Amino acid sequence: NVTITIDGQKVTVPEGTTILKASEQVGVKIPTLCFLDHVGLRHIKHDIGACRVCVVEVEGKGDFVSSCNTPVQEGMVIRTNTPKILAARKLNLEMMLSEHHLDCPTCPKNGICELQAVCAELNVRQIRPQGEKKDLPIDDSSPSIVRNPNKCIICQRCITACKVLQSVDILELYGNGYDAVVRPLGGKPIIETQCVACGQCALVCPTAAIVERDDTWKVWEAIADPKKHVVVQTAPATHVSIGEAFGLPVGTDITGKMVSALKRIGFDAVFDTNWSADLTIMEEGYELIHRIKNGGVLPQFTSCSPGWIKFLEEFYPDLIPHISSCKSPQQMLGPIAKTYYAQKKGISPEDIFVVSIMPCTAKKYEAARPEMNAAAKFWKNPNISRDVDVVLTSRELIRMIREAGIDFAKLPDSAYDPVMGEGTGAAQIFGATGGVMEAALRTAYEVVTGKTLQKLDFEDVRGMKDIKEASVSMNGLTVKVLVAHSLGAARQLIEKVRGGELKDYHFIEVMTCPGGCIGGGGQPIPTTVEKREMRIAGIYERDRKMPLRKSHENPEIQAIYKEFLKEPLGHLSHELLHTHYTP
Ligand code: HC1
Repeated sequence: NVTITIDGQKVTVPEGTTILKASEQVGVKIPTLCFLDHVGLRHIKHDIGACRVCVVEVEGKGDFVSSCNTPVQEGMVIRTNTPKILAARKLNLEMMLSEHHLDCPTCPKNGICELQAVCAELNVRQIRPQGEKKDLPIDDSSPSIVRNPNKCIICQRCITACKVLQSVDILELYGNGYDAVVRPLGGKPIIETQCVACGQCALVCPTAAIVERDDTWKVWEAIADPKKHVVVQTAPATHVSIGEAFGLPVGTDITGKMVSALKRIGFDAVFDTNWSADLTIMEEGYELIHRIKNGGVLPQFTSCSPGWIKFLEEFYPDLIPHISSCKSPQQMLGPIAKTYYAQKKGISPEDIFVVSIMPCTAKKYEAARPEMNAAAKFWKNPNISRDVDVVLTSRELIRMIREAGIDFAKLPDSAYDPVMGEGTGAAQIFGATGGVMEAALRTAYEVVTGKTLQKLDFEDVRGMKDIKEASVSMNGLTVKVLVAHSLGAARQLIEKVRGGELKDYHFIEVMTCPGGCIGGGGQPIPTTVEKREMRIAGIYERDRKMPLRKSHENPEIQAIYKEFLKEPLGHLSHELLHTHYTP
């Protein structure tokens, strides 16, 4: 241990503790703009000391030091709030502001911008340095995220998220001083890089240098069109995350309130992606059984996380045959809305407009993939729009709710609409890492053995450990499964698949984002590791309370097989619910 003095107070902390962390122990909050304790996972830190907002004075050291990456030493005497220090912090902020486009009222991060918050905390009231405003082009080439380099403060958090957390590594620091900029490799537009659209960069960006693309206006337009029948689906992870933006405890189950809000906004029908997650389990579970019985390519990889699919296409195209042919739940609900639901309700599929509320920026990219156009093909009618017309992230829905003047926390609960409104606990846990696997095992076990599963909770695949493993015995076969979340962890696993080390495994779940979809790139900001854990707890609590917890028991799933699809992996399923990826 090391004993030091901070602002006149003695404190003893473990060796290696930084000044920033030690200060917290004596009730001193040092502001930071670039530092992040955890980038998605506990073992990934970002402490490059670039912003110089966390500077402090250490007796005997001439210069100010950045507190986020300076470890304490025995006997150190530290001052954190002398007028000189406060003036230095302010000046550093003013330098940033002198180059910054100060268009806060119309900025997408207005209200959740860390630069704005730190300026308020430090009582910045003037900008003395006369910097030149940058005028770099905005990159809106991606369907998922928009990059505005004029708002970049070179904190480089996005580089850590992209390179260390996701191992995608398409961002670089380029140039020096005033000209320094973080940009996609070689200065290319994002769309021309290997970006997988996960949005983890947007989640950690302190300003609006990288944000989700805003598609809310398209939804307002559709709702205003009296000819359109506008339906909406809500992803599993949104059920426990929207509430925190409206002051409810993190992880609160706000399902009923979210449905009420969507009805008040004006959607004609509100459906649940949990319904199509149950449908996915039927198709993907039967696919796994089919592969095992018929010597298909194993291990099978889950296919619901679009960043993961893009990652494989970009970096491991040779492993594409391992990916399940199932579309994601989002992309299953879309074509079913424009076929089965349209028929049942007697609505022309041309008039149906499908909106998704997703925790994910990559879902925007997924919906825009050329092959996600099954309904138009089914009806042989090019006037039918894409299977999913617009994807909104959780943050965009939050903005729409605010825009509509809805007092979310006071809303009563409402129920989803029939046909595609019923979801089980198995579907709910899709939103957390390990959930798709657990849901699949609940169904596969009962289908294969014909017996009732006694213990539904597969604890081994739950939690924030980045790679998890379980095995289940089914009729004498030990089914071995693996789960990874974050693409950095996924890369470790699939290197082993490529090397032939995981031949005796049957099924691998990969979720692009740390914690699974609850930690998606479109989720409320900030999304910390602690918040990811609280949202996960909310997901499993909701599962525990559900009357039905296995996908094959969902009565609306049983109904669609009886009335329309006939059987899992059948002809119609192939036409509407499955796809293939070309290396
Ligand atoms: Fe997900 Fe999925 S769980 S991918 O994380 O399979 O986004 O929530 O909607 O499609 O169901 C996201 C969440 C989501 C799909 C489902």
